Amino acid sequence: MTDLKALIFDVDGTLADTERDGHRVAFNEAFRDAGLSWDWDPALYGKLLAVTGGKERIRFYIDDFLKDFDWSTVIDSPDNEDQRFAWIAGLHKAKTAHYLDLLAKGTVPLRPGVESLLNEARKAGYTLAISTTTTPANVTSLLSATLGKDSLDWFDVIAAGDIVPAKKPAADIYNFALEKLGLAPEQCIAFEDSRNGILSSLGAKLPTIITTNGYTKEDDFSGAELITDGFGDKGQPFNVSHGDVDDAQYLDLALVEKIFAATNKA
Ligand code: XBP
Ligand code: MG
Repeated sequence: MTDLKALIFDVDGTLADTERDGHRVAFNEAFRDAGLSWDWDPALYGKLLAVTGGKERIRFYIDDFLKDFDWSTVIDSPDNEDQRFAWIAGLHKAKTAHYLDLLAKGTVPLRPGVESLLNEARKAGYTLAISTTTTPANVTSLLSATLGKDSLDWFDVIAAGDIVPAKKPAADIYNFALEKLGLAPEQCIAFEDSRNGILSSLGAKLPTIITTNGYTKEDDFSGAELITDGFGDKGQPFNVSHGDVDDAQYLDLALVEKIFAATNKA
């Protein structure tokens, strides 16, 4: 039986509901600044979440949703891939600036139960880490805005963004975090919210707990140890769609340890 050493968290959709009222709004603000008439409404954005990473998502939108987009309206050499990439990168940089503003204003809170689980895990001496496709500054700003600047030190590894060549659903970002932690997957447990997220964590052989949100509640989470509709908290019980929680009402450390122990027995 292996001991649990580390809890590894996804950010977007897991630690906080960042997508609809955070990232989506910031994308739209960047589009408006650039003089584009694009508007990603909440339903369209749900479809665009099929692709992780903001730059990749913009490219997916152009290629799959705007089939006759005229690149010559935004770059000099419309067929030049480097110019296309650079233009998207510029647009995405503006999006990140808007997103950081939204976070600084406190627009995006942590999901109920997240802070208490992090605190419990720290007190018990577990290692904490982050594994996400989002831009590193987005993670540090979310943590600072919600838990205070000191919280950045709570995490031994913050693995984020373009640090690996392939984003989720590839396993690269979890493998990167495990390597930095110096731990094997069977010593850790991952927390995810989406199909792309669990494909990534399972690809790295990590037992995975899923807390769904509005955008991901219908996703296929085959292979998850536990599926709930949130972490839950005292007075805000979660709903469980897969896994044995006895009479637990929310995801506290005791339940995480129990779920982990069950994976080791199997
Ligand atoms: C999160 C994402 C991110 C954000 C945007 O996926 O897909 O791309 O939507 O972040 P996951 P950037 O939760 O599976 O890690 O715009 O900074 O790329
Ligand atoms: Mg996520």
